Amino acid sequence: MKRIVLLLVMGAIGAAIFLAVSPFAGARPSAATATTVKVTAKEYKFILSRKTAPHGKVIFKLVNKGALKHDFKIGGKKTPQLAHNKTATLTVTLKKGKFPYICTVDSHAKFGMKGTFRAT
Ligand SMILES: [Cu+2]
Repeated sequence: MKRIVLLLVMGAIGAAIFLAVSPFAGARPSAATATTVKVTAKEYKFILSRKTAPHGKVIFKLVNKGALKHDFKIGGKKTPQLAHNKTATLTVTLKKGKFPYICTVDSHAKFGMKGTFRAT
């Protein structure tokens, strides 16, 4: 009986040590963590603070530094058209994969306001 208790105690100590040193301790899976991406729009391109993110929730913060109105569309969602110096936030949930983004105003995408974002 004493031997069983001893084994249980040692097992509990082992589990505690494992949890303390485990790289998983306290870390949330990437899918549950939102990534923020700053997006600057101008004639005729987008500048992204990052072009990849862990899959899951991605928050795109758009600012229009151009003179014309621009928007930002990705993953089936888009921002309103923004005037100069206006901002908008677009939250999308992305699975692993590549996601094209564009400005939907006139022919802006053709002129260069497009790209591909990758969720890993
Ligand atoms: Cu545009």
